[in-house]
Amino acid sequence: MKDSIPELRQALEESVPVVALTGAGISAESGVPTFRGANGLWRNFPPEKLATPEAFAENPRLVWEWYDWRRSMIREARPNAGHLALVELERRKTAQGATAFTLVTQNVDGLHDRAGNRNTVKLHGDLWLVRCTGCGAVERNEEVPLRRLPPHCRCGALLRPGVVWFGEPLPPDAWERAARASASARIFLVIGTSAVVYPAAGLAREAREAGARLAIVNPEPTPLDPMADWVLRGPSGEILPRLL
Ligand code: BV8
Ligand code: ZN
Repeated sequence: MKDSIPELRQALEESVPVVALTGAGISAESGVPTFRGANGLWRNFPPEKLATPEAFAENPRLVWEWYDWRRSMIREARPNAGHLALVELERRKTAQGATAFTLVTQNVDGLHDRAGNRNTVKLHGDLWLVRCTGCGAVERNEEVPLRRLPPHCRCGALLRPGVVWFGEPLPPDAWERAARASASARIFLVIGTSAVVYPAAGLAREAREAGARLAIVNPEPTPLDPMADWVLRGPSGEILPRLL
């Protein structure tokens, strides 16, 4: 049965390795707006306008004001029951083997780190990292609000958010780890993502073609639903704890 939580719970207990791919939806119950939802972030700022190198080159202050606002919101957010359920899932699976669980996230909010997941692959970077457009230095920056907009490096050049923008390649090491984990997954969970952004969304199909069973957790339908073995229709903060 595609909507059977007991069936998926049983399969999760028996199968290794397990991979979980998460998107903005898992942070929605922490009060962090999603990108494409009703009160989505992109409503005022369409992605092609702001989350791109061109937008940053043209107007670094506007792009940084948007990230400064997101960072101040995320700073107030706390991991929710969905994040914590994935920490417990990692703990249980890792008891069955060091590589038995991999968390692959598209999120840049750092809430999986704060919840306590360890084996985490960040496909789209991290909002709390900044990178110098001049000397390339990367450092953590948790200033909220930013003292100076846009922020500059000690070398004098402009700093950029440590995230992957549209049209930019994913960090090769992160992509490599995510693709390898997906190719050997027995169960691939897709949680809180509209599955429209590539190449991240393609990992689900790759896992399926390599023999994984696919489970979707989302209150709304997604393009991956037809190829899924389980489709659990609801918020991850409610569904994930019931899977443990
Ligand atoms: C690349 C970081 C190549 C920055 C982000 C045309 C067709 C196909 C592809 C393309 C195309 N044109 C361009 C492309 C490629 C493009 C792409 O996929 N575009 C899409 C939009 C069509 N991809 C890229 O550009 C990628 N790079 O391809 O490079 C390349 C290769 C070599 C050399 C040079 C270039 C880079 C993509 C990364 C972009 N960066 N973010 C930032 O955050 O500011 S993407 C952004 O979208 C976020 O990272 C986010 O994670 C990601 C996906 O969104 P979701 O996480 O799914 O969030 P969304 O709001 O969409 O959905 C929320 C879901 O949660 C919903 O389903 C909702 O129902 C659900 N939900 C709500 N509440 C809950 C819930 N679920 C559970 N519980 C709840 N309570
Ligand atoms: Zn520098």
